[in-house]
Amino acid sequence: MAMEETFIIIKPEAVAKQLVGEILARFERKGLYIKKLGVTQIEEEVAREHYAHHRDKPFFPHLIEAMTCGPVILAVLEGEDAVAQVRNIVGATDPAKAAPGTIRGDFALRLPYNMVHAADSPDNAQAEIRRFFG
Ligand code: FUP
Repeated sequence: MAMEETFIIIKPEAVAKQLVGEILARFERKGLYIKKLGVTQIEEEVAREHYAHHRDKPFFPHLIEAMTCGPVILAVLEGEDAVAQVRNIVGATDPAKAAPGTIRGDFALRLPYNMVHAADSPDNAQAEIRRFFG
């Protein structure tokens, strides 16, 4: 398996709960490398573009508010099979269903507050890295 990059966002609720170090540590302990790291507050327009595939869902306004209400951490992580490895560590989308031991299973209770975004394919990871890091 070749080295691969993925992209994550540590969401505002995780920054507010001071879980940034804990979350980054889980990826590092697994063996992934932090290649880029940044703090920003996401503009509404960028959040709408990032979640465009959910544009028509009833939860969309709540999701956009949750992503833009405070600072976030942006990171590029690198390692073997990084996209799949990171999504395993992050856990299922709905924190109520995410397994204990995953980030969402351990630290989140209900949608849309699931602590971390992680790209779901290498192509989407590269598109998101361009969107957020330029
Ligand atoms: P994921 O790839 O696990 O982030 O899952 P999705 O792309 O399906 O969902 C993106 C975000 O939409 C989630 F992080 C939270 C939000 N969401 C809801 O609020 N309600 C839902 O029913 C599904 C997703």
